[in-house]
Amino acid sequence: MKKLVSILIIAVLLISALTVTAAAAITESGTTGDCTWTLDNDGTLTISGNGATGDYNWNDNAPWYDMEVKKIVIENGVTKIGSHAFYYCVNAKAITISDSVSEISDYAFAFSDIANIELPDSVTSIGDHAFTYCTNLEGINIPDSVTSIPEAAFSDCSKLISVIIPDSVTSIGNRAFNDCENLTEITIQNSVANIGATAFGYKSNEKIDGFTIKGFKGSTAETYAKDNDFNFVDIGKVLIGDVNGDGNVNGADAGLLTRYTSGWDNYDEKIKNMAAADINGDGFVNGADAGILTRYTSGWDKYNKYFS
Ligand SMILES: [Ca+2]
Ligand SMILES: [Ca+2]
Repeated sequence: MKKLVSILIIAVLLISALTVTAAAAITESGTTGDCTWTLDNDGTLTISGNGATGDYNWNDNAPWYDMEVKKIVIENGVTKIGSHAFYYCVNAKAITISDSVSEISDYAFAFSDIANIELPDSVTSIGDHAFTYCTNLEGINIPDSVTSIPEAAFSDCSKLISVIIPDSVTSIGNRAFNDCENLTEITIQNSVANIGATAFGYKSNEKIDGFTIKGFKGSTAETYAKDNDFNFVDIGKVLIGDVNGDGNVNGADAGLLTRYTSGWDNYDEKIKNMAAADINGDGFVNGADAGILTRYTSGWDKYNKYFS
């Protein structure tokens, strides 16, 4: 019995020792602006406190600049992410930002490797170049508390494939999404009154092939599309037959609709505008619509009446 108790005690001691080893230990710490920071041996950088983190620059880097930061946690109470705070954070893959943060300063995340960033609704201000060269960034939301997307804010985010600009945004700065080579279309609301030079649609000053701007007739977005000779899709009205949403009705749409109505769901291109697919206006999208669209795009005049 005594032996069994001893074994149990040893087992318990071993387990607690292992638990202690497994828990992350703080390896570095310090202050940054109004806040404090810690880095643990799992690579988690935690910023706590009330107010702004420090502002840094190329010559005066953040204290964690050279450290193995794998994950960033901005705790509740932090209101501002200072300039260059996570500049060149190339090992950090994940970040959580608490909804006390209202300001993201210039170059805050420039050249970092974070793949996805969820900005809280509390963010009202994004700085110049804040996310420039985030070459792993696949997704980011722009909260509808943001009114301006400044110069080069998302330039050279080469993996970014889509972005939704909320209707709170009134201004998009020069080069805001320049060199985002995988961003092939963008939807711009009527709220946007200013669009800067090469704000989107360009890669190394060359136009991105087939770049499409969706917006409203008479808007700044339409002017930008015309000035730069990009496709423009008027989202204010439905262009019957343009099921792929590229602004034209042609054989590509007919093929897409035929595949869809035949039930072939194993193809890459999906219908983008279902309202454009009910060609005969009977409230159903089916083979009859695909048939009309196919014949119309083959040049059969008798079907023109559906497309006027
Ligand atoms: Ca089309
Ligand atoms: Ca129909």
